[in-house]
Amino acid sequence: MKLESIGKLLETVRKRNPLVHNITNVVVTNFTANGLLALGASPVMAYAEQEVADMAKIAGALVLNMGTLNEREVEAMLIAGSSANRHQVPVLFDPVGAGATPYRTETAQKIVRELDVTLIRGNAAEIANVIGEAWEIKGVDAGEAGGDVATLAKAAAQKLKTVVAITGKVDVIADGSRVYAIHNGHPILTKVTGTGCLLTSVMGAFAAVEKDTLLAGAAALVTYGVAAQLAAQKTADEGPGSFQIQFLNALSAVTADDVHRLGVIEQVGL
Ligand code: ATP
Ligand code: TZP
Ligand code: MG
Ligand code: MG
Repeated sequence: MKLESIGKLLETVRKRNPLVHNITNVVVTNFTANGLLALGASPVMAYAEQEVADMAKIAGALVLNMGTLNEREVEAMLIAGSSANRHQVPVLFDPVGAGATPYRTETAQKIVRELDVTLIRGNAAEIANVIGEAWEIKGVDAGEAGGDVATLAKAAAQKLKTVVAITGKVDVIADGSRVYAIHNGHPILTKVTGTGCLLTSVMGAFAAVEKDTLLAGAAALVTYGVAAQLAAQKTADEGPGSFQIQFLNALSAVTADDVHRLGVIEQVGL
């Protein structure tokens, strides 16, 4: 996978300004909308059972995030997801906190069972729990337990027949056969809530303009990590508040040239 293709895809996102329909959590809604706008996509949040099928149908991508799930929202996700599936709109899923409570784990497993999900992104513990493997998790943050994340991503991709991204210090993304590792980002991302959730929505913006989901997902991971590095260069010393604002600026300013200069992606042989 070439950094040139990734840079081109970033330019395509900006040119096409895809509509991304998010059913997301109450913590990150505003940050997600602003992050998508900064990147060059067009966000919409719509949750009512009466409208989600219609909204998903006209979107470039649908992003389902179960961060603050409840019964009505889960029902809305299933309605929106099945409409997206019927209309060939990619569905991205962020199983926030899967493994933290039985309700979260069961809901995540129900979503991947009932919908044709195009890409799933989470931390290692969340992805492990979606496929029924116990992996320590504390609230919505990853636990400390070890494990080979590249192997986990590939196993989950094979089991769920979809593309799976596991993020952390190193990000990995896999389909049934290929696995890539991305060495971008900055630790200060872990000090701003919603940086994982926004990333899944950014992956939605890339998936809206690129049918090769592995390429779209990898492009989003590299672009996002590079933007974080640019923002951290300017503000990391000041702390997470300044970084959060500068990160939005960086999502808007990051160029194909930055991606080419700073992006680090390698294929993992498994
Ligand atoms: P968690 O709940 O485990 O924090 P999350 O859903 O917030 O998960 P992250 O894994 O934190 O998602 O990923 C969000 C972004 O932060 C990704 O771009 C990832 O590469 C980056 N990231 C996370 N941890 C680090 C780190 N230690 N160093 C560099 N980048 C990181
Ligand atoms: N609680 C429920 S959802 C949420 C919190 C703190 C946000 C999680 O966001 P992220 O992107 O996984 O850090
Ligand atoms: Mg995080
Ligand atoms: Mg998360």
